[in-house]
Amino acid sequence: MNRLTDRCFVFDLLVLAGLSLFWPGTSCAEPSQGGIAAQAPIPAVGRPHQPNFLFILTDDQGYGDIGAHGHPLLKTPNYDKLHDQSVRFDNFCVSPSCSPTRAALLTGIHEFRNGVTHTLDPREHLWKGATTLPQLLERSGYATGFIGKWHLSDERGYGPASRGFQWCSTNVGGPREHFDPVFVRNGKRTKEKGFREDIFFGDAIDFIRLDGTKPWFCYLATYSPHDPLAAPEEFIAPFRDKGLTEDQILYLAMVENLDMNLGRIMKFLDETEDPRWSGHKLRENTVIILMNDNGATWGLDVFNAGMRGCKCTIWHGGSRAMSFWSWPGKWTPRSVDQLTAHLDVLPTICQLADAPVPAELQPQLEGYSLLPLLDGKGWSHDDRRLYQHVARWPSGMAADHKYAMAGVRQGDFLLMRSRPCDRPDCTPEVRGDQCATLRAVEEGRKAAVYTQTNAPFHWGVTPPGQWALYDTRKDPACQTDLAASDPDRVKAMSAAYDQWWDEVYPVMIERGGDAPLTKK
Ligand SMILES: [Ca+2]
Ligand SMILES: [Zn+2]
Repeated sequence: MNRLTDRCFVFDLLVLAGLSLFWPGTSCAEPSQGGIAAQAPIPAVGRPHQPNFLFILTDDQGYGDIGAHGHPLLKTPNYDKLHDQSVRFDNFCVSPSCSPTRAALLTGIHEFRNGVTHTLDPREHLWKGATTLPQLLERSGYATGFIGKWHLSDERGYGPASRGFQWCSTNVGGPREHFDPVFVRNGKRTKEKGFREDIFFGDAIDFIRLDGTKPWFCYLATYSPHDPLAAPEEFIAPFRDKGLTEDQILYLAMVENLDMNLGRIMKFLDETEDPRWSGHKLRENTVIILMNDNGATWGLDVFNAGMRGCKCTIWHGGSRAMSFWSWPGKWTPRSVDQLTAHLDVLPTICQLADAPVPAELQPQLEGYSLLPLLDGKGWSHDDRRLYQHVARWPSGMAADHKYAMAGVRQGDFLLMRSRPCDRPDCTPEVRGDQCATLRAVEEGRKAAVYTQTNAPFHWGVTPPGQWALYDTRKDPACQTDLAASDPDRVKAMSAAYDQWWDEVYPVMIERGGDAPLTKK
């Protein structure tokens, strides 16, 4: 990285222009007070060197669930527009479920090293020792805002206000409160009118408007289109009479509502003057990043972009996500094929923001800055390996699930096992739902979560005691197991997995990844 050089160069420019590098700061001591005081804008000299970031993470939307990815029913002109304006990481992996993805995104460290192996309390608690992306940005002068779904525990000391976000907004009822929700903004409760996601996007705009002096990082994590499924009627009507199930209708309606809201916030950025850059619009110095947080869910049987697998599976479609990065005038829109991941988000944003990563943190980061790829250059990480695991085992049974629903990615290859564990007491009663589903599918069941008839495909089981190997680019449906024909690759990747497990296991245990689940 040449961050130091860039920083010195910018500093020189500012000194020459008679300006201070140091903006008036905001205390992070009591972030729940939401105290981002408005300041008089600093006169702009050229493009401010720290861009703004609008980071949008949708919940439970599949990679295929936009028009630009070939969906046969969805009309998503705003997703498609952003797709066309973006560098698109098209071989981008997240975790197969929600909280683990969020833990890795916010820390640049694998979810297992954050102790986040489930979506349930307390295995969704982000490790207290973690340094988060908003903390690093805040130290470098950013206003940090969190809007929407957190899912890394709301317990005292774990919520967004304790993890580096100065301005926070969410709704009390979580995913179950779609209309007229009760919101909490910076500790204050209000009863709102309307659809929850519409209010979230409005809050994001309010946060962006709040302070004209600082660069900002707006983390907007929607609840849509996660279940329970509901949407305003105007979004539902177009999907009636198309032979869809009620779940599918509502799910697709939620995605189209998100599309409307995406258009709303893009229009706001396109049309609003940048208070830090006279004569320019906010959009010109704002990086928009859009991602989904795990594989497909309620739209699975409608369209999955040709992939095998859904949320909570280790198949290709379980963790491949869209990852759009747009900065007008800076990056040339195109598709990038290198294997990239949630782990790369923190190092990339920190580099773009000129936010130093402390020396003691650097060796812990597992991802790489995507900047060379955004800039259209190659990088030196084409041989990287990513380790994946569905996790979600019953607490106390981590060791028995080493080879259950686990995988390694390298380039286009996915080495994986989709197997139930060998413990007869791993049952739904103790939250062993994943293994129970695979056992049922192995015995011939056709229906499973998210699919009416296609469980043998999306929840398929690999042969006992063996790894399966797929080339996900040539074979996104994972139909041709290459393990027998490419034993050297299997040997190398499986040995890497064993080594990774041995290293990560004690850390994961120590940080709460196998802790007993609470009853709530
Ligand atoms: Ca999710
Ligand atoms: Zn099991």
